[in-house]
Amino acid sequence: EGDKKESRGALIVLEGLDRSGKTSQCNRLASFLEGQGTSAELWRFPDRTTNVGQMISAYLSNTSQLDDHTIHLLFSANRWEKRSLMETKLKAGTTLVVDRYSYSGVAFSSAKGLDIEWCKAPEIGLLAPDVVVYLGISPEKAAERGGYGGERYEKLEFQKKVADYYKVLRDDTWKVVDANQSIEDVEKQLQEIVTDCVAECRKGKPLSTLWS
Ligand code: NYM
Repeated sequence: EGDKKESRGALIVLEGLDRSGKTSQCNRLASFLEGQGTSAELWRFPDRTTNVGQMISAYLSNTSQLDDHTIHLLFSANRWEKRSLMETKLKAGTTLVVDRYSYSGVAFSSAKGLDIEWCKAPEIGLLAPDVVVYLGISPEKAAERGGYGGERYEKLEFQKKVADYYKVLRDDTWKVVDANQSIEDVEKQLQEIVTDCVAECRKGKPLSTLWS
């Protein structure tokens, strides 16, 4: 009987403050996995390619103004519109390396003063990551790296608040990697974490949903 289930891919999320090095590490990680013969795709939120994503992008670049609750729900909707594709890919055996997810959603909106439980509610039912790697860097160090663009939220005082909310959100699925290290050292640690995680998912670790 063809009852043997295909092994699934892993849902890997990278989180961290702006300028923590997430995007370069996501790129490196996806290439590493491909090099190992693991089917992998690089994803990011916000996904600015959709209609909702374009509204988010206009908001972030200050081209449009939106109420704090409204933009929060748009960020969430942007994840919901990708949920079924995400599940299909994972079940087909593709590992997803995702640059930001629900934790960004809750940390950034809570930092504005919205109630954290209210912020978490629309994320309930999205796929839970198999691992969240938090690239830890102090807000001051991140700011020194420069390259804060002109986007909303890219200000030291605000990033400090975001860092506090990330701490509140930290759970068992999180691994914290010190992002003050060299790019290569961070990369190596990420590779170890992710290799274990991909193996567990292959062995049949079930997919779950937020917040678990
Ligand atoms: N951001 C990102 C949120 O406020 N809520 C979310 O749900 C997500 C995914 O958008 N400063 C914020 C964090 C970033 C900004 O992200 C754009 P990026 O990674 O710079 O494109």
